[in-house]
Amino acid sequence: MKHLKAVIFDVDGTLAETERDGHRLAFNRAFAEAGLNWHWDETLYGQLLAVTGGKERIQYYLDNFHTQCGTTRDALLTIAKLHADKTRHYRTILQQQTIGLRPGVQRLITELKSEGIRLAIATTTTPENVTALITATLGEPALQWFDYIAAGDMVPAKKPAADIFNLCLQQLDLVATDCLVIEDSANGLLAARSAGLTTLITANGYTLDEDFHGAICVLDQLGEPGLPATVLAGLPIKGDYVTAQTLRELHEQAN
Ligand code: XBP
Ligand code: MG
Repeated sequence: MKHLKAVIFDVDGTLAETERDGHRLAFNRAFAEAGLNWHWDETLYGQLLAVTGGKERIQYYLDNFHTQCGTTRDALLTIAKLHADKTRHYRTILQQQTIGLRPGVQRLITELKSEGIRLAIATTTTPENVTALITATLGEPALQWFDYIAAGDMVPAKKPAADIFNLCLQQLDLVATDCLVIEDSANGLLAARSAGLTTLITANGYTLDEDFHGAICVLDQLGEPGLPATVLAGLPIKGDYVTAQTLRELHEQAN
């Protein structure tokens, strides 16, 4: 029987609801600052989330929606500049501490750490955004709790490609069957499954209707005492919320 050695967390949508009131606002602030009359409303942003990575998302928008924007200034701007500005705005939003961790995240991370289960991160977002989110929510020392943070352009292909998870496994010196992933999106699930990883989903408003076929368990959240998680698909969990023991049991059943 394989023991659970590490839990690999996705960031956006999993650790925190960062997309609607974080990344989206930061993109819009960067567009406005650049004099562009582009605005990504909540619905449009939901569609654009199908494209992972902020630079890739802007490129996709230019390729597919540009004719509706009514701007002629795009030629003067590079995507890299827009994205760097967006990252600056995003970090400012996080520093204002308006975005907290999702229910159960801090409790579960603390519990895993105290039980000697290693922690790692595999995310599409930019490394400095991960640092900013962890610092704003758990405090700067918590950065040391994660044995490895795989992020953004460290790999050539972003999720749904397996690259970011393969990099993470390589750096942890573990194999896929040693680990369990917590994700929120179909793209994240595809990436993790392509790397051979057992995956638990905590869905959110943007991802609730996505195809989570292949996940060991799909929940609406990790849950907390007094705030029960609901199982949406896959294997049931014992109790009202996800604990280290829940993850051990799911991992054992998958491996
Ligand atoms: C989610 C994403 C990211 C962010 C934007 O990443 O797709 O692209 O929306 O981040 P994950 P950047 O769920 O894997 O954490 O603008 O920094 O790319
Ligand atoms: Mg995500």
